[in-house]
Amino acid sequence: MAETLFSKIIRGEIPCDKVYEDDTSLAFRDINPQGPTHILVIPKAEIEDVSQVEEGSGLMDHQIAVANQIAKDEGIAEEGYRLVINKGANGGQSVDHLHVHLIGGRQLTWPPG
Ligand code: DGP
Repeated sequence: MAETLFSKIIRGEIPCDKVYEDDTSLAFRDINPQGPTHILVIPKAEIEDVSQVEEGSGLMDHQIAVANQIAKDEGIAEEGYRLVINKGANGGQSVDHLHVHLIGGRQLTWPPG
């Protein structure tokens, strides 16, 4: 896959408001927040989108576990939050590096636009 700006964020070449990091994942605040809390959880590995995730790899388990822990740390877990993964053009994906949106801190509506 072609490198995206998220690779530069992972390498620290583009600054971000980091909230979590481990060997395989990074989480940082979205530049265009859709709620009081809007954080992106990304794998450090260059994976283009959710369709590229290998079953049994444990990658999504970890991404979701990280998002759940951040929701607790941000104090939004009790009231609820939303995890979103956009895939491709119709899915609204604008950065071709797999990422989970963690959005919360307000009442979210459904269905999405
Ligand atoms: P998506 O549309 O699902 O591909 O989400 C990409 C998100 O990435 C979008 O909500 C805005 C965010 N974003 C794009 N560029 C940057 C950046 O340079 N820094 C940060 N923190 N977020 C970015």
